[in-house]
Amino acid sequence: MPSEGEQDRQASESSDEGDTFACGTPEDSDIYRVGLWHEGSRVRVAFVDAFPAPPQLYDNTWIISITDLDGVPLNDAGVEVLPSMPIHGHKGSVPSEVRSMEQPGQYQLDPVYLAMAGLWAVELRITETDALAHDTVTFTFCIEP
Ligand SMILES: [Cu+2]
Repeated sequence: MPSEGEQDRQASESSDEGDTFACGTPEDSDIYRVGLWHEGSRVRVAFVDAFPAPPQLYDNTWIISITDLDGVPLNDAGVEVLPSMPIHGHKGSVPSEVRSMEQPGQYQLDPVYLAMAGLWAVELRITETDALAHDTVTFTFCIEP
């Protein structure tokens, strides 16, 4: 008897067959929720909010918080937004504007433009204030048609 996770994977694989978009297995993507986070070697990035939520096709606005690994908010960090579709092998084409919010360590990314249905990996390249330290964090979402 397969575990619940295996059943999910089988269901998703069989439902992919007739679809024109592909997201790989569920393990390949994040499930959006407020507080969803990833960390690199120096920083942790967490979702404060997303419009719409979960992320959808075309225009998205994301509010993220950036802290160091001790939870100290990073103000005045540089944030580059680099979306790509790993299965299709192409990048996004619409640049994001990044704006510091009033709250410490919070940034608004607008738009995060996801132009097609399928698996999107949104890489955030964070440059700390001293401009010497870089880190990269990636959120991956399955975008439905
Ligand atoms: Cu694509």
